Amino acid sequence: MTDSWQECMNHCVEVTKQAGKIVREALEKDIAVMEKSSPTDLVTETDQRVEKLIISAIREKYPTHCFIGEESVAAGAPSVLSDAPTWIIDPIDGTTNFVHRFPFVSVSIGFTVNKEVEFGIVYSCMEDKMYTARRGKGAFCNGLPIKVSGQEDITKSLVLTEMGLKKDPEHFKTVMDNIQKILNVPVHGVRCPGSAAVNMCLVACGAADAYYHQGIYCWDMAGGAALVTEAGGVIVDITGGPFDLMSRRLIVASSPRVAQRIAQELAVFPCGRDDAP
Ligand code: LIP
Repeated sequence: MTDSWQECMNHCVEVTKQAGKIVREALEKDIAVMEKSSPTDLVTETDQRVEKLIISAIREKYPTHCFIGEESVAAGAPSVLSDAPTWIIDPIDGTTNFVHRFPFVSVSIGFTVNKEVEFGIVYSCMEDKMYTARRGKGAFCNGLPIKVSGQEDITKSLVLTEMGLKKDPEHFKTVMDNIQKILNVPVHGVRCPGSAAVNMCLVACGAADAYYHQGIYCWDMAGGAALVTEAGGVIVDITGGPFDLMSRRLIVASSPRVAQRIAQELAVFPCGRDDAP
């Protein structure tokens, strides 16, 4: 039987390569930066151009499929996940890194059917690493299999998160307190690389043991989610319960034990849902 989602994945890899080439070329030129919701929420002409290219190249081949894209949502498109085949796109994950040429900048695409992630592609543009994962078929970086560290001991773990600049001082304090709590466990260290999708790939290939975040979006998580689970890791809600792609929060880890130990430390704050009306 032909695996029609595998055909979609093959097409996605080709489209991601084209998108990545545009991002890499843009890094060589002047970058005009615009602000979205706040002075720290940045967008560039490249984010918008790359998202348009990805959507048109996919829509041409799969006209009935649905899309959720970061820049389309910013322009007013709905962000609702249905059972239909859906492409969830972040044209540049790590826009602030892109603006500063800090080397973790990715194109991230996740594909869902019946709200389950069927495959994820993350291309780390400056590192030239193409991460791919198909449900049930493993995770790869540039064609070579990758797996999580398997670390079970939080005190031997390297943990990733992001700080962001929260407008609400209460949220900001909680983010900072959470980092302090994790450092005090203790862990080997905490890092903030600046691209959620790359963070998940770093856990997937064993370079870090966990990543947690509250306040990101489904397009930051969808591609990387497939990578982590197919590499043998776990993905759970920030409370330690089941992961929900539209919940804007997650913990990914090398083992259930590390994920649950992190959940035990973290204070939760309301960050809304992607599909909130
Ligand atoms: C960004 C993430 C980053 C996070 C930001 C933002 P963008 O995505 O990948 O890790 O800290 O809040 O969501 O906006 O560059 O696609």
